[in-house]
Amino acid sequence: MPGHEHRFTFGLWTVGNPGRDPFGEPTRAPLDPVESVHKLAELGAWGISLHDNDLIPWGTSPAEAEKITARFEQALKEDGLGVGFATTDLFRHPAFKDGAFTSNDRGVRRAAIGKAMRSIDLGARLGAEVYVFWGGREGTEVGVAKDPRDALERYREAINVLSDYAVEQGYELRFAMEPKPNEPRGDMFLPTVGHALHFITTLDRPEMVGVNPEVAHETMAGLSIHHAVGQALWAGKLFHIDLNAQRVGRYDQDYRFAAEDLKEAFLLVRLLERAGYGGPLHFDAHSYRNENAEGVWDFARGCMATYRALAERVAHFDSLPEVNEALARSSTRELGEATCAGAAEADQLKSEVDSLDELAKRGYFNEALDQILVEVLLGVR
Ligand code: GLT
Ligand code: MN
Ligand code: MN
Repeated sequence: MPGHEHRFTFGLWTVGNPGRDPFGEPTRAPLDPVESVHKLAELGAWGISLHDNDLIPWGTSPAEAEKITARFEQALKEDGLGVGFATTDLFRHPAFKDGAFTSNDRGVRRAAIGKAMRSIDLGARLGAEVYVFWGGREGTEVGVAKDPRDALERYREAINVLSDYAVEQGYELRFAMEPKPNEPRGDMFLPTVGHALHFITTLDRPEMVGVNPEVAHETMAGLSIHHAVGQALWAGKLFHIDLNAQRVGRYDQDYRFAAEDLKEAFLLVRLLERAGYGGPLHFDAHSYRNENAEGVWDFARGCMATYRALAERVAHFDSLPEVNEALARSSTRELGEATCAGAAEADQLKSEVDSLDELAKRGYFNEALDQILVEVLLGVR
């Protein structure tokens, strides 16, 4: 059994994904969350993540909900599994069709905040370390129907109320906003990591809130997940991460980690490893629709095996003397040095403009550097 040096987690909805898509019915039977826990423990995962309704289906009576929760808690305990993140399903119920925290209907917004409060109670009880907010329905197809300034203000209000609530209850939860550009809404609020990072600065308790970037979501927007995670780390806001794979310009594919764009995955793993990111490595992905129940576990094993293999390739890459040399020729480390001592250097800086023609002559040896990376990835170096 693989060790726990990486804290791998899977959402109950990921391994439990029944293979439904907008054109077809499920291809796999529903999975009992307790069975997912046992199987993930056996495969060497560190923990799970969940929505309130992954565990407790909508409409369950309070007495039944208590039974389900106690049974699930017992399974986690037996298997020694942790809870990476908990979250609220604010997208499935038809009442959320116009949004949850940003629905035009004040009644829906109030119910959404209440549902998140109940779900935060559940997350805290299960020992979740992070509470995620993915605004699945927060957006529009009809721009004229919602002033984005009002919507963002309501989004902000909801997160402020919920962070007060968590603190007042004495919960040790940190919040993480998960951006996505579109799907299921035509355009979603907080579409990218950059948007979310700014939004956090407007909150009442900004220190309590970070981001949960997802590979597929930044890629859908045609952006680099490596850069998005880099900015989140630079801002001290990488509270969680959703790993999967995606091709640019497609629907939200949520493929097995690194099933697409191995180079970007390598860069992402290298960044996480170098930064010493110690949070959950959460696979928010699912098995291909043409797999049966058995294939789901091939999928889960694959996610973890690929992360480990990439971490090994990263360590190998950074141990190579030729990489060290190529990085020096590319002046990669020079980017880590301050550029000047400040405006006091103005005269000197102005005089250095005259060196531009000379500076233009150098190369940055990026071809050679990148080729080494490709050869390391291919296993020929
Ligand atoms: C949903 C979405 C994910 C979010 C989850 C949290 S659920 O499957 O596609 O990216 O992380 O609500
Ligand atoms: Mn996600
Ligand atoms: Mn996704």
